[in-house]
Amino acid sequence: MDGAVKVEPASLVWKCASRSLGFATNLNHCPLSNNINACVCSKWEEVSIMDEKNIPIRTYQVCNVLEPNQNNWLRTDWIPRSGAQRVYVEVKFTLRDCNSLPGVTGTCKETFNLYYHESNEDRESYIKESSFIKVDTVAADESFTQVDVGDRIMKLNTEVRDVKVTTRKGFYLAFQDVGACIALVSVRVFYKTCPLTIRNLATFPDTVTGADTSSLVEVRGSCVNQSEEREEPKMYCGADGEWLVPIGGCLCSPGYEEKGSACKSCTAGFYKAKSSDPGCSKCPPHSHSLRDAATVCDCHSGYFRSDADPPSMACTQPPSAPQQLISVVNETSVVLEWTPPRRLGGRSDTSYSLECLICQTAGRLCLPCGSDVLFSPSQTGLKTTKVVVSELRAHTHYTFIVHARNGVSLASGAGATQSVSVSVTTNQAAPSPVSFVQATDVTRHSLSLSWQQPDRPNGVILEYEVKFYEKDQKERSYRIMRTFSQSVDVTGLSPLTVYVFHVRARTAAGYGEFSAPFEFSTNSDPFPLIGEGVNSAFLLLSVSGVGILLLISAAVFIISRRRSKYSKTKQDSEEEKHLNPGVKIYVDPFTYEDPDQAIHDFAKEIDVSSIHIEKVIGMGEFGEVCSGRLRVQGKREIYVAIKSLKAGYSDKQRRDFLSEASIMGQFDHPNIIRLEGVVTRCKPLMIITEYMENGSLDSFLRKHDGQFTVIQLVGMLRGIASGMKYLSDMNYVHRDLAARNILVNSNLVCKVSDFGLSRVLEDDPEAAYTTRIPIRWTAPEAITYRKFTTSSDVWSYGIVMWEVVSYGERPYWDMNNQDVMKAVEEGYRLPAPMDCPVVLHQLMLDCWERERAERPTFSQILNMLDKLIRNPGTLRRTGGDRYIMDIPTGSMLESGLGPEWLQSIGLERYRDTLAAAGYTSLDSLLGITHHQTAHAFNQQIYSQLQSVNAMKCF
Ligand code: ACK
Repeated sequence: MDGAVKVEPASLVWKCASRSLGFATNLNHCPLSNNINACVCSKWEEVSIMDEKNIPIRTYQVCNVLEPNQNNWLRTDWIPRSGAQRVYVEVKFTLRDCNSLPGVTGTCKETFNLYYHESNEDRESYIKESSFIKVDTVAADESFTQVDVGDRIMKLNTEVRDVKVTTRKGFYLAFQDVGACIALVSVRVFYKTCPLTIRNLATFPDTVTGADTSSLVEVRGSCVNQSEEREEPKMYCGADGEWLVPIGGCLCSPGYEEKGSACKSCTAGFYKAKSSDPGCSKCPPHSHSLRDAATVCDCHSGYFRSDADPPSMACTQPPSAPQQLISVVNETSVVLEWTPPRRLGGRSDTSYSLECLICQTAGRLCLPCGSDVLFSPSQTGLKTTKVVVSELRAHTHYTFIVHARNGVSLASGAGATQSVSVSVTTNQAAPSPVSFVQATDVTRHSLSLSWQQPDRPNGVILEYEVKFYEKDQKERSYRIMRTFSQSVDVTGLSPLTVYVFHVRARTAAGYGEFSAPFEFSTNSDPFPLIGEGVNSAFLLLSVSGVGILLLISAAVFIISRRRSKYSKTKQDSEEEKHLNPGVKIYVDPFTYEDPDQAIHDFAKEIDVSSIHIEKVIGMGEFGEVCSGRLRVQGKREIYVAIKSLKAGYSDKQRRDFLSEASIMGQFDHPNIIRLEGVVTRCKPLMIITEYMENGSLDSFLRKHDGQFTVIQLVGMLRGIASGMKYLSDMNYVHRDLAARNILVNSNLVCKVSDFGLSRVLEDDPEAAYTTRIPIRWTAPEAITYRKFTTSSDVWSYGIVMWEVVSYGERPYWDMNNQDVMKAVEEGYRLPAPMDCPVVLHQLMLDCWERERAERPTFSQILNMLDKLIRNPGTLRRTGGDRYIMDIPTGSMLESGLGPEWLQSIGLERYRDTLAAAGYTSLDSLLGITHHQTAHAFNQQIYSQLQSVNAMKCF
């Protein structure tokens, strides 16, 4: 029997049964062993014999082979079942071969029968034969003869039978002899169990097999120590005592791993986080475990793990600060770009967030920006290193702080994010659209229109423009009205007609977008309704119901959203172009061997058939300048200026003429004249640029002498400075910056033009082009030794400032070039023009510093002008407000043209002339000096006043 079989340990008591099993006689106890004590019942006898090893054994024997009809019973004592359901009976016996018995006839048998009887009674003395159930007839595999016995060859048979015993607490076994010659040597009764075992870390107890030979007993296992159930552990105990089909099982708990069939703790330096992990692992980098059974390793000091980090991940650190934050301001948007931190802390989840602060002065006294500022793609959780911040206020200081974070920034405590910051000042921007327009005093032919200032004026509003048309007419014909106030009386309307109105505002930066359409209807009354309070259109709308209002609001909202999206897209694309103004460098077309290649690289060839020339507008250096229209494929016609190269040109002239286009074609800035393209494939050669309705700045200003506010003038100067900053960022030196080379469009936007002279002048100091140098506009070092730099452009810009503020006055009036050079060399500088704000003149003087390194850069000039536009109050103080003036002696002179003062400046003899002309104070005298002196007084007065200015005009 194999090890899985358990032998019933209780002693068996044999009882001899009568044949009929009517009662038991001679009750003898038979031990549970191979030896059966002699116990004679009916014909059964208890006999001691010697086994093959000559050891005496007890047997029960019967051998009545000569008599017919034998029925000899031998019964055991009651055998307790002890939970078994199927018992096995192993019988060892010898059986005499009938043939070896002489004289035995048909009465001899070679089998016996095995019976059982279930019972709760452990001492039944009488059991009917019929109460026994037959288990089997047992035959011998081997029978023996007398000779065998004599030779002491025991042919021992071993037969095993099994029987289901499930109904009572125990049972009796019985052996029926029907005429054989048998010796029962041993009877062993046992049942089978599946022995205690551990499978898949679950313990399965010793389990008694089932009742049937095919039955499986389902057993639930229990997890071994330090383990937990993965899936309910189950196994089946088969009838033969074998475990079958293990299902489910257990896993070692965190901190423990499977060794043999047990769970052992992880040792120091190792950990196991989850029961499902295969085993203990070494602590990941920058972490340790000091004790056994660690479920996680602790981070070394200065290293951290985020809640989301798996225990298998190395401990990490927060990132260092982002690097190289650069900002590019485009009107009221800022593009911020940076490079990732130098140290990412061993992680790949670095993200950035932006803090936006609005500051009183650059970087000082800052408050968080409002929620109206837009961040694209977002303000926090940024994975990219670029953000476009828009909807900022114009002319405002902002500080942007870029924080770098990663998953352990919070865990590291103290909000310790590393950051980098930049302070910027936004530029001018057109005003936002007017959002609310209403009509009152509606009559048959008129109405009063009023509106609110745009939410974001972005500067001082100079004017409003009202566009209106009959609704039926759509925009086929419309009228425009302009006003300085926020209302206008619209007359000349048709009765009972619905009109559509759009309003837009204009600042120094130009016009904003038109408002959404507002519809109002005239009525049939010649007079406005008394006490109407609201306009008829409002009544109309009210009558039509709130629904219409809602519809209009929705339409306005959708339109404004669409528009803002469009303008944003446009803005974005412009930002793209201006992202790195410092990186894109101007390429001198004269470095090309083939000038046509330069043109090909930088200018678009335009088909002459798409140009429609309308009229001649002036004469350029190489020929006529015309205005006309250009039909660009896929776009509507645009107005253009067309410069042509007159016939009979030399190669050099052709090259010089086209060089302007090659230069212009490299620029893309709102304050630089835009090149549309060139015509080089047919004659005359043409350069096509955008059309600037108001022509050159100098003549435009002269035409509108005194008509602009200081803010408007500063707005123009700002545009020019912005264009010049762009050029200087591209390393381009203009060399001929002057108001005549600035063009003005219908929105008063000024653009730098004329890129011809820059190369016409040779760099050779000995070259004979001195006469072509625009002496009055040119810095001394450029005149004397051809040192043309951005700083010499700054000098020229100062002269342009003077031209602008004096409405196109000629610098140094009618002084000749020689005198101008001499005066400048001696330190004389142009005085402040009439009504010139002190700060502006100071800026001019700064541009005219003898030392070019002392002059401001265009970037500084731009900042300065932005500041002035933001604080228009600073522009109010003009030279005329000054009553006290510093002169080199350091004395302070009170105002009033007293004889002493005139004497001190050598003008006492003009006292009467001045008084007669109405100049009785220094104030009034200084006022005239700027504009009229040269005409009103002789050169001496001019020179004297000059000297006063040169002493420093603040
Ligand atoms: O003062 P203006 O009217 O403006 O006269 C000169 C003339 O051509 C010779 O240069 C005018 N001009 C040049 N370029 C343009 C342009 N792009 N748009 C309008 N006028 C222009 C300039």
